[in-house]
Amino acid sequence: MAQSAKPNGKIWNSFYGPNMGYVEEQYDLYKEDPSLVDPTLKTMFDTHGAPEWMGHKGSGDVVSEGISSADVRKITSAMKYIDAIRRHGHLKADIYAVGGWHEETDLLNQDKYGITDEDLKNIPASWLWDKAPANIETGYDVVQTLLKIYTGKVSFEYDHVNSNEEREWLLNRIESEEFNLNLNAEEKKQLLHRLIEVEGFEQFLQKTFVGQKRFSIEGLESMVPVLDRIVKSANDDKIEHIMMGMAHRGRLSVLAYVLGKPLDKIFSEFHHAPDKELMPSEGSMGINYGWTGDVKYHFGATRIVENDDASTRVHLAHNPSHLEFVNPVVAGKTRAVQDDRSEKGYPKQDLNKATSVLIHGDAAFIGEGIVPETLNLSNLKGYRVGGTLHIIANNLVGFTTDRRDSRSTRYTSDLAKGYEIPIIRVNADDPIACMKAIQLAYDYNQTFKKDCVIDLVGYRRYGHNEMDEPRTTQPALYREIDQHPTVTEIFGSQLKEEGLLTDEEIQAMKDNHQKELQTIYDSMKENPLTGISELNMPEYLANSIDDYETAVPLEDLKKLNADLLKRPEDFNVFKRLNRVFKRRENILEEGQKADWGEGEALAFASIVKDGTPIRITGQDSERGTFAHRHLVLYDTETGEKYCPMHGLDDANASFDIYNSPLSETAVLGFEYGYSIQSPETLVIWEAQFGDFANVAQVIFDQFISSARAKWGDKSNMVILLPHGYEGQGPEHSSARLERYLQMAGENNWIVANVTSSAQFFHLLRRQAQMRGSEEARPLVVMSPKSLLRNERVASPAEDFTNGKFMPLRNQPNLKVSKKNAKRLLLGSGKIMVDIEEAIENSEDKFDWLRAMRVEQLYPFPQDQLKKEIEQLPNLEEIVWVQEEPKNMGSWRYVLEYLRELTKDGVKIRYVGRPERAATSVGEPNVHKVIQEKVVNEAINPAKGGNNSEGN
Ligand SMILES: Cc1ncc(C[n+]2csc(CCOP(=O)(O)OP(=O)(O)O)c2C)c(N)n1
Repeated sequence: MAQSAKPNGKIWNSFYGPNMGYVEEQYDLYKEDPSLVDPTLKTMFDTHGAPEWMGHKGSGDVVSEGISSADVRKITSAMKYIDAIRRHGHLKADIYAVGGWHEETDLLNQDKYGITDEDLKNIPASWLWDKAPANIETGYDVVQTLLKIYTGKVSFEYDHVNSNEEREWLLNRIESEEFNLNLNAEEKKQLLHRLIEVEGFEQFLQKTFVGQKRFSIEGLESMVPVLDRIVKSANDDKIEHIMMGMAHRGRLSVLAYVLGKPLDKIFSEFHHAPDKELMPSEGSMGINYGWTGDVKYHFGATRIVENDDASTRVHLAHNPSHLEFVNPVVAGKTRAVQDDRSEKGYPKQDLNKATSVLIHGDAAFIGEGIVPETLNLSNLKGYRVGGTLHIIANNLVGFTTDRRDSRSTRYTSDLAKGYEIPIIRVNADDPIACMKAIQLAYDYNQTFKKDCVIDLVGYRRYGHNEMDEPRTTQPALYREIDQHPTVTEIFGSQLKEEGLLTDEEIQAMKDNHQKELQTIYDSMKENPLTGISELNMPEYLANSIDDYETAVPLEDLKKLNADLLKRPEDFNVFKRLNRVFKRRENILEEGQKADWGEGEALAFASIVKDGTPIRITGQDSERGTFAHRHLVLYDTETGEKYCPMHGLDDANASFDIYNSPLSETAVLGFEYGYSIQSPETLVIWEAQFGDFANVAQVIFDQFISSARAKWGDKSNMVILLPHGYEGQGPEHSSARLERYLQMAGENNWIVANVTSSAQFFHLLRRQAQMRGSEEARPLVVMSPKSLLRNERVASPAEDFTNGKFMPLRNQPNLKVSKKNAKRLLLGSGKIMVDIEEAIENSEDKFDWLRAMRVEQLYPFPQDQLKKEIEQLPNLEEIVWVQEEPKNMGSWRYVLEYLRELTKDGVKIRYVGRPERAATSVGEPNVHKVIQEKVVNEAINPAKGGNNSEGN
């Protein structure tokens, strides 16, 4: 066949039997879209056109001149083999620096395809590889070249990417010369220099701060030049922000060499370290950013990188020990800098403004559920950030746990396949391969604005930390690591062989760097940094937050309300909704009231008018889980969407609203990140029912409640948690109010449980006004369900146009006789509305009863309550009533305040459900009976009983 192996017009005649069917099928696909067929077949179709028999079936066993059917079988086999190399090359790739492990497979065994080297040599290269470089002549050369590409130090998995365009782009790029980068001598020397710096820095820490943990990067040093390359490329591309997140591994080297954190600062953090035995598991106390601070492995940093044309802000987010939970926070921060919120409508997102980079541990990436939860955000319109570059810092071990015990999948990166993310795996011992890998990933990310994973496979030179002995659990692996040269030794030898550097020059680079480090360290010792800051909350957080003026003039409200009811021309509103909106026309008139949803809409509209952008997300937040919001409408004919908030003539900022995916942790983390990055925005996250917020406990514990004290990150985000005992069972009653009160301290957030639409209006407006101020802090609201439509929580216009948020509020419709009052009944939320109704339905005049609602539980309105109590001369008891069981809700939290406030002889009593394991009973009728009992006992003049707490 060799001499006749030239394009032949009759080539199709040599196909017969099943092969004909295959080729026919492929031709049909080719006609549909040429990129759908194997590149080799595409070339054949391009060159020879349609198989001749497709017009006249039955003549298929004709063999064309000079080509036998056996030859054609060989071509088909060669094509299959080449396809296998492209798809499965990763199975044999040289990606393990140590601990090499390849599963048995015959997928890349040439014999399996029934083809010999000789056969391959007889096939012209262009038949098998349409873009074969000019120097590649035969099928044999094709196979050898592709084996080199696909089983070398970089391997690829992208078969799972659904887009043909993307797959083709990847294939062409991987197989083109462009992929090779061809670094020049200077670039190679710089690369070695960077690796020497990183290795030298870690070794310097090791010998200078003996026994201190640093979570060394050694074994994955190439991660630093990989990040350098991202920074350089992004800066060249005029990307304004690089948002990064990473865990402990290698963080100090990244801080020092990528973020440019001053080395004396880092040394100082080691220097100030207290007794190492007492240190937390991830290191010593760092220099504080908040007032209580954190260990040094958790702090982030920011650096500005500039070239002649552009400036790029490189930012590493602070993060807690909880691995991977920073991922959605970084995504939220990235989105925040991409969104322009200055005009009405949805914000205008510019994907080119920022890119994000997440560095993962190999055990954490596959193990922690927050990883897929965050990946799922990547292509949703409310959350996309134009793709994230994921780098798995793969050191083969998770603490002491072997990779085979860490995952059920072949690779740690396999998870990414479900999200159609291309995976590039690279041997960390080959820095040039790492550069090629990251450039490909970066270019893919920028071209398609999608995620890409780099699985950077190296090892861990020491134990999990430097004091941990890895040889007890991974003896074989560490026998190998102990003998393994460092990356600078490997790469240094390579550059020596290439004649670029001598041994002496490499040694001089190392010595000079050590000298630099020593000089910085010595000067740091002489001038110790006075970085350890105060341990108390700053004064401004103790300032009152009660002074914000939040009322809105009636005329303004009326105009906003009218605008909210405008619709685009020809917009077809769902009929039943039209009735709801009709009602809204009059809510601000004399004698009318605005219910919860209407109050909320007025709050949002007035906030946007004031120039504060709003972003609200949550499961079903557009309509509202309980159908009270309707801030996104659907045209009944076209399905087109319209947000009434975008029709406000006077809006001075954007209003962003999305239904979130079914996630709490990733979505809340995202919104939190958004809020700290854009303090001028009112960011609101709404749980479907408050119970579900406990899925996101880590975000509450590690970020929202404590990040300011630890790291100085400020958020004024709002968290709406539907709460209230309404007979819906244990999972739809309680938002676990007690948890937020237990975590309350140092004015870290506001916890409220309000009972009127005007109160909610003022609360939201106050929160918006705090934006960007030092007093800013998150707000957690126990929001209503059935109360949404309860007339008793609706408010008249004057409550919106006057006054402000009241942390402590009189029970409505109860005539107060301060002199006669024997009982002060206190409670919060829906139970007080139930009591209001019971009082109205009772014959009793209740002149012995003073009742008040604590609408802001934290900070507790202690001074106001004190004044109230002082005005009740004949008070005998204070009764706290709640709907939650005694071991939940606010009872144990308020008891301490009440004890401080109570005068001698006045008793404190609890009325409510007893201690319970489950939040509520399941049977609605039982609930009703219990609820009535609690309400009746609260307003029953008789005292004592089982619920008496005493003082
Ligand atoms: C959510 C969470 N669970 C457990 C830990 C404790 N922990 C700290 S590091 C570590 C091992 C992580 O392994 P890997 O992801 O491979 O990263 P490496 O330390 O090897 O770089 C564990 C289990 C943690 N920090 N966070």
